[in-house]
Amino acid sequence: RLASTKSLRETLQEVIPGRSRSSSRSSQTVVGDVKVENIIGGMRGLKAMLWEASVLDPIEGIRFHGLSIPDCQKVLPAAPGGKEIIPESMLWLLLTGQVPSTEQTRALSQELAEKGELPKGIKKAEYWTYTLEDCINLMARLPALAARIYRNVYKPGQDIPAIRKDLDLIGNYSNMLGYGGNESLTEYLRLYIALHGDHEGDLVGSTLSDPYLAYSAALFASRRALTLPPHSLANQEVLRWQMAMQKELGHLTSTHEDIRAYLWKTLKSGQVVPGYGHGVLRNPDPRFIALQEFCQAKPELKQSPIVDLVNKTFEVAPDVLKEHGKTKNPWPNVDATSGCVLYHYGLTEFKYYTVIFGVSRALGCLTQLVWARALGLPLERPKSVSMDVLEKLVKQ
Ligand code: NMX
Ligand code: MLT
Repeated sequence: RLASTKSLRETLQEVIPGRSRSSSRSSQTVVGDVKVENIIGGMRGLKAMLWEASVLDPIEGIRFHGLSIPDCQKVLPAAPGGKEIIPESMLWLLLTGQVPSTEQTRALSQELAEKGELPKGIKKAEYWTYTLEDCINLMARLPALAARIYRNVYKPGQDIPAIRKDLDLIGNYSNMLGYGGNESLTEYLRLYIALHGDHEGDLVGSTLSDPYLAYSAALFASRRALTLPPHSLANQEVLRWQMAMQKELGHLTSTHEDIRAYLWKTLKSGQVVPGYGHGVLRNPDPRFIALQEFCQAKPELKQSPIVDLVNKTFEVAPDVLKEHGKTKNPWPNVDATSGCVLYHYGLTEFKYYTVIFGVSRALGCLTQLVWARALGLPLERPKSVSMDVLEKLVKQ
């Protein structure tokens, strides 16, 4: 027998196709009956499981791919200078159904030895390098993941284009969403995602959780972060509200007066004006201004009824909100326009907007994680106080 020099992987690559073909043959053939004794007897003797590597005969004992133990002792290579079967040659037989050559067995021993050391603890000062690697991997995979969500939910059954190495992150994202031909939308997505990239908040990450867990926690566990109108759902809410206004007023005839009346109607019904106000800002949100500038530079957006209504609302709403007198900030935030532009470009699935937002927020929350590791920041653990304690503190 000629000693084979193929690696374990190469050998398996050859073996697997033949095995999978044979498993699908004669699928309707009956191989036994189910008796009551099988059911109450722990399924003993019932032929109901596929097991490739060995068969246990009640008389002969175990056979590994047809080889009995004495057979194995004859043919499976031993350690250098040794006589006994070694686990490497047995592993090869179990995996491939073939007897390895001595060279193959030695190569497998070497591979196992090379990979055998337990990972050593990482020095705290080096945490950030591994975190960075995970963060970059996560960022790189997000567009494909987010595009798959979009395609599965809204355009099922269509092939998603493969990642193109010559495209930027969002160029690829847009392409995989199915909007690669729409360069204006792709440009808008680039700007939108870059502008929304950062936001404070690092609770889970501070537990030394890995970036995958911290990012998922940010998306799934933080209600405030991604699913409520006061926060990222707001751009959907703005769009819904502007469309209701458009329907009621009729976009071709809506005047500043009409819009002013609609704003008061919203406020008097006890609702907030979506897209206006901010927890921190006291001026127009510069992200809103940047998106406005993008819209002004694009002739097609200047003619868009929904974008036009956003612009007109901006011309009226701050004065109405000042007069209303409640909000500390009567100016628009980024959500006042962001969803409307997506809608104009044909990305009309409102519910998906929050996914785009999630892709964007990865930029900031993953950056913070790298910095938190680089600076060795501690676990975030605020001290809580009860109402009693608070009252005592106030009285002091
Ligand atoms: N329309 C009407 N009333 C408002 C508005 C608004 N756009 N914004 C704030 N107020 C009211 C607010 O409800 C509060 O009333 P009350 O005292 O009766 O509870 C009062 O003004 C004071 O609120 P502020 O301190 O100005 O705002 P706060 O920090 O509490 O909330 C927002 C900030 C963003 C949650 C709030 O302005 C809001 O609900 N805006 C509309 C929704 C929105 O656009 N969200 C997007 C947020 C994302 N982002 O900013 O990027
Ligand atoms: C934002 O992006 O501005 C937030 O959604 C609001 C905040 O900073 O609290």
